[in-house]
Amino acid sequence: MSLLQDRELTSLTIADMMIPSEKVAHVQVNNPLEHALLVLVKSGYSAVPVLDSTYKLEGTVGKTKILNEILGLERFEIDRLSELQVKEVMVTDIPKLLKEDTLIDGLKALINYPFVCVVDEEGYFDGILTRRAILKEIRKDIYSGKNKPTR
Ligand code: 4BW
Repeated sequence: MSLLQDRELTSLTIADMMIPSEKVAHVQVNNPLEHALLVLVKSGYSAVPVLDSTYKLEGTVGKTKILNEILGLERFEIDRLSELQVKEVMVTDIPKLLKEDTLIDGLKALINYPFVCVVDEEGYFDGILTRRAILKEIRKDIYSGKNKPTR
């Protein structure tokens, strides 16, 4: 049984719930779009974090944005996948969380995003908090006895 189960929901921090960086699929700013699309298709994720060569978080990139970028007037211009780099397409205006932030901070951030990146004070990438992870903690709390539903 998870130790987290015994803790008050509101005492949980982002560090308790996040997926650590080593388990997160990511791409680098200088990668060609072709590589990013390959990572997205192979991993099955809609979007992933973008890092620089020192592991600092730069943004996120997703399948829809890439496909829109290479869509010409009548067809996909596939050559553009090798001409463009991730940094030309990524979204940089994204919310970020710190490991010390609370579950409530995470909940607010995840209302508008399927995942939010976690960084340290210097902007180095620590991992991601997903909707799935936070919903699992809320479900555990509901079924822990205090507020157990009758069915
Ligand atoms: O490969 C998958 N394995 C599992 N177990 N579930 C998956 C996988 N791909 C998708 N899912 C499910 C998850 O419930 O579909 C949801 C939406 O996926 P998305 O957004 O649109 O690709 C997943 O919801 P989630 O776990 O709350 O994750 C939210 C978003 O976080 C995903 C993806 O953009 C990102 N993400 C999650 N795990 C990741 C990741 N990005 C990189 N690496 C990871 N390990």
